[in-house]
Amino acid sequence: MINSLKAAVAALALLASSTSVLAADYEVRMLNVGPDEKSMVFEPPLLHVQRGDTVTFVPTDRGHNAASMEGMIPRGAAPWQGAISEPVSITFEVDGTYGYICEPHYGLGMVGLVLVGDYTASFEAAQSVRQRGRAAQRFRDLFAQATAMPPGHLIGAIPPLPPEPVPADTESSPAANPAGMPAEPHAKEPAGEPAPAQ
Ligand SMILES: [Cu+2]
Repeated sequence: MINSLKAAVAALALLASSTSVLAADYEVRMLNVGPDEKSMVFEPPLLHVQRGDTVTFVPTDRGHNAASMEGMIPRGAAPWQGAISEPVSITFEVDGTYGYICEPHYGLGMVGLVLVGDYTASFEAAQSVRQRGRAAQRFRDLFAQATAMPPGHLIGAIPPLPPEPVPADTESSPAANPAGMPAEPHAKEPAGEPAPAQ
């Protein structure tokens, strides 16, 4: 299990290091109702891609657009503004954190994040942009999700956080050493007496 996980991570790392050859394409759907029953969503709302990858925002439902949010893209990156009910493809050439919105539904919280490559340099700047309406809570959730990104995660959609915080060690409870017995000292090899020089 651990070994196959390691192999998968190694394969992903290899993939990531060769993106100049193999740029990937991603789709983010614009939906009136998301898989989790939330209304007005980008799906997936949180993506981690490599520099050179392309994300296409697809108008699965009509009446939406995708536009970068002012102050939420890294320095040197080009802002974008898709037309309503039209697909728009963005190739991300600058590492960083990109916040984007659906302009008609920003106040209803229709927002998303794309993290590109080593996105950390502009993460806090994007996170500190003041938000209004339901966009504030949705962005808070997305930044929290990004911060808690599972170890080994390199590219693709970032899974949502579990709905309820789960106590860290429900499984590794007492049992092993209930009575606080002193741990058995390491059995020591009988150290051979230093042989007296002959
Ligand atoms: Cu919308």
